[in-house]
Amino acid sequence: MDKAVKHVRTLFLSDIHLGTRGCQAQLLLNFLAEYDADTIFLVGDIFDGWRLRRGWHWPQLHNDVVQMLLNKAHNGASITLIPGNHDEVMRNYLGTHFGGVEVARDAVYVTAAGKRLLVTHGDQFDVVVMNAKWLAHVGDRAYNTILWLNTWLNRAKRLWGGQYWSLSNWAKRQVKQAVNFIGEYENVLIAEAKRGGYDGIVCGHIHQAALKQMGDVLYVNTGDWVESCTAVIEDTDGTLHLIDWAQISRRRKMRALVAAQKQSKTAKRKLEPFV
Ligand SMILES: [Mn+2]
Repeated sequence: MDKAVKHVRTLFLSDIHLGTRGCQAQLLLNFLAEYDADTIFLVGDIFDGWRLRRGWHWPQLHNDVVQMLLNKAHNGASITLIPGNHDEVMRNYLGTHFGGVEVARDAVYVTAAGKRLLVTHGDQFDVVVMNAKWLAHVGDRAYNTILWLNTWLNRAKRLWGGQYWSLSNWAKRQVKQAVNFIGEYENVLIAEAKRGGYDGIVCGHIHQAALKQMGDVLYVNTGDWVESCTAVIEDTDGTLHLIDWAQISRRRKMRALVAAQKQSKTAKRKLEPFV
C-alpha cells in the first residue's frame, strides 16, 4: 500500500453518517490518513442525530474518525462544519468553534483558480420532493435487489396459482422517480448558484457524487461515506477532482491479491525440484 501522504489545498466531505451502522468509518480513516489539506469542509450529515436518538451505535472507529479530524485541525488545517439535516442540532451552534472546527450554515470558498463556490449541504432545496425523500437514496443496487426479489416472488406466486404481478414495473417507476429527483435536485442547486452569481456549488445530501460543468456553473456533489465512499479534493492549482475511494480500495486489494498469488506460485515453482 502506498502510504505517502498527499497534500491537497482543500478537502470536501459530506454525509459520513457517524453513529449509524452504514457508516464506512474504516475506509474513511484510510482515506484521511492519506490526504492532508490546508482547508477541510465537512458538508453536512457528518453524524446522524436522528439515529443516535433511536439507538446508540458508536464504535471506536467512529471516535477515531472524530479524533483524526480534530488532529488535522490541531496540526493547522482550517476545518468548517456545515450542518446537514441529520446533524441539524449543530445549527444551534452556528458561528462557534469546537476544538478548532468552525460551525457555519454555509460558506463561500474561492479556489486557487479564483472560482467562487457556494458550499452548502443542500437539504434546504429538496422541499419540492419532501414527500419522496427516501427516493434520493435509491440506487442501482436497490433496483437490482428488487428485480431479483421480483423473480422469486413471481415463482412463489406461480406455485400458489396466484396472478403474475410485476414488482419490477413498480421498481422501474420508483427508480425513474429517483432519477428525476436527482436531476431536479441538481437543477435547483445549479439555479441557486447562478442566482447568487457563483461559479459553482459544492453540496451533498443526496448521496450521489458528481463533478460536472453545467453551462456557467460547476456542480459538485461530494457523495457519501455509506455506500459510494467519495470525496472531492482541490489541487494546488485549483482543479477539483472526485475521488472514488471505494473503487481505489477495491483495486488495491485486487492488486495485493494478484501479487500474493504470483508470489505463492513462484514459491511453489522453487519447491518443485525438491518434491
Ligand atoms: Mn442530508
